[in-house]
Amino acid sequence: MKATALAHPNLALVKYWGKRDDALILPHQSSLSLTLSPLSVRTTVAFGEGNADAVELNGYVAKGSERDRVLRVLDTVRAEAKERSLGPARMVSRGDFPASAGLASSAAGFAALAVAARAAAGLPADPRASSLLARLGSGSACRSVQGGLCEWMRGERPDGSDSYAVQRFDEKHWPELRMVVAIVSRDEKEVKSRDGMKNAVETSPYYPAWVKDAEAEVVRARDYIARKDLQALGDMCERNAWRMHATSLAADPPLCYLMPGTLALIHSLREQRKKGVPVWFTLDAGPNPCILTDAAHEVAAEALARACGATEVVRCVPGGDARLLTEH
Ligand code: 2P0
Repeated sequence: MKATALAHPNLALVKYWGKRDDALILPHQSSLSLTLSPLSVRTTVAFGEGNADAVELNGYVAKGSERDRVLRVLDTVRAEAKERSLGPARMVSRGDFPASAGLASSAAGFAALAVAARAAAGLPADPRASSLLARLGSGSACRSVQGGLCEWMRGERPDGSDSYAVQRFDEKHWPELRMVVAIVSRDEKEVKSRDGMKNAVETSPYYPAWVKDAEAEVVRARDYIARKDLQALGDMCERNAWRMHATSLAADPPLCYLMPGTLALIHSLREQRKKGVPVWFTLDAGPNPCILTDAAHEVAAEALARACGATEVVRCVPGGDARLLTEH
């Protein structure tokens, strides 16, 4: 009735930006991401403890929508294990990386929650079921159930049963791949991803073009990764990030996540590429660029980030699957 799971965050090379169904968290387009080690979140779920559900995130009692999102996942598991009454749940989740790392811990947290909750409920290990479950907490979490490079297929069915992530390449396929996270600003972002993408869907004239383009890029990305073509993948990674941000820059009200430090580093990477250094950026819904490179250039990438004012840098390698740590 109790289980602990560990999951890594992921960073999209082809981004998810916009839902076709807000309640079920169904995306307009497919996306593709790299699972990032060594960063991780550990989540423990115990059913049948206490008198009411208890949710603790990073040492705090979760409230409001944060708590609701966790309970939605737990309720789904309780419904699936319907032949037995599981009772109230106690969930404790803790990330080993600070919020200042600039990477959302929610993807890793919900992936670990899905794997732990299914195990605690006595349900069999099933990456597809865990990915579907994690998606209900946060869309990008469905891509953190497995390691390496995972693709969240948008799916076609209105009930969302075919909208989950599959592993296209495991973490051993391209072990030299690196993602260097550069923290250039720690300011709290003004608009959360969930609201930013909704605004883009509803008001950006570029939105239909974004959807069509991103879907096609996923297919190309698979090919570049299969061939380990860093130049092609890097170029695609940058244009996909630019196109996601362009979609939101054209929304009403316009949304700009870029800060001066973001642009300084982006331009610096471009200059370096002219000298033959393989470094490309990607950028989520915030100001902190992540640098795609290889093992031979990760130290140079970190130095570039620091020269452009990054106060903290985290060098990541391809991470593995979310996994159970203990069976109780
Ligand atoms: C991604 N992002 O593909 C994109 C790129 C941010 C920019 O997924 O509303 O926390 O919980 O499904 O997954 C961040 O949004 O949003 C995100 P919800 P989520 O990684």
